[in-house]
Amino acid sequence: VIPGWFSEISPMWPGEAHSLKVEEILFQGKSDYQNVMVFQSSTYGKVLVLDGVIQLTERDECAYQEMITHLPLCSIPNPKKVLVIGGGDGGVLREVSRHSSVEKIDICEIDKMVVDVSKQYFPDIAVGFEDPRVTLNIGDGVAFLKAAPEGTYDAIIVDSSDPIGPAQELFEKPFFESVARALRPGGVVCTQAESIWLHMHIIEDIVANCRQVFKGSVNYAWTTVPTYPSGMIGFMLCSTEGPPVDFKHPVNPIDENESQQSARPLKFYNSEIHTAAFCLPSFAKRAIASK
Ligand code: AAT
Repeated sequence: VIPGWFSEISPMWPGEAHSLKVEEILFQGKSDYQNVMVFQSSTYGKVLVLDGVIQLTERDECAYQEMITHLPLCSIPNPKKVLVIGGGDGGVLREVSRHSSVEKIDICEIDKMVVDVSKQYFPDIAVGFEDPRVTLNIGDGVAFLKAAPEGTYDAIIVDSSDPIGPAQELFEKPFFESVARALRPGGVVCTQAESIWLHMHIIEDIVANCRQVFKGSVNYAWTTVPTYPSGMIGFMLCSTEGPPVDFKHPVNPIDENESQQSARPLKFYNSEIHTAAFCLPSFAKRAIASK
């Protein structure tokens, strides 16, 4: 450990740890679920850390939040009802808000401290909570989905932390089954699905489970996020049985003018990067195809 630096050390990426220089620690607290920390870094703006793991930085959050949101929402026509699991910082809500077809946005975040801390330290991200279409539920996403009425949502976005800690069940088959139940026919899910450099075994398990549960299509996409372990992160994109969804060719592109007019133009996502996100290195392509 280097004095004055934050190093992201975890058994999920043994033998390596990305480090950021700390200017000032702004918040440190312990919720019922996890340790919560915010610090000012010297090169990535403010950083939100849960149990020692970076959740977002001001500089590169756009890559993650825009991709996890627009990959599913631009793949179906006229999304109306959207559910976000996790995502207590509000960044995914901010991105869902760009879609004018959306009428209702439910969010279920387990940890109220994440929401409060984000509103205080990350106003440009927590701005997502100000959309009147948003209903915030504080609770476990697993229980929320079990209780959700059948066939309700056009899209479900699972913006969850890593599978060590409160998010563990969000990577398991029973959870995917309740996701499929809560989606309408031809509805879509996008879940945080880790790194092909570090977690190919986890990804293979997720793919195997999703192929059993989601009778539409099952795909893996990825994006670069410099402050996530190995500098990238992936997403599982699946659809339920019903009107077919071709994730690789967005049918609902975000209108350039619409997004330029909003207070904060898109920084990362566009239709070309959407299609490119599904191209995989050969080793990952092989491992996923074998499942
Ligand atoms: N958008 C920032 C990125 C995140 S946030 C993940 C959120 O999921 C956290 O706020 C956490 O409190 C919440 N969460 C964890 N478990 C549950 C659960 N069971 N139900 C509801 N919400 C939950 C993801 C960062 C990825 C990091 C990659 N290394």
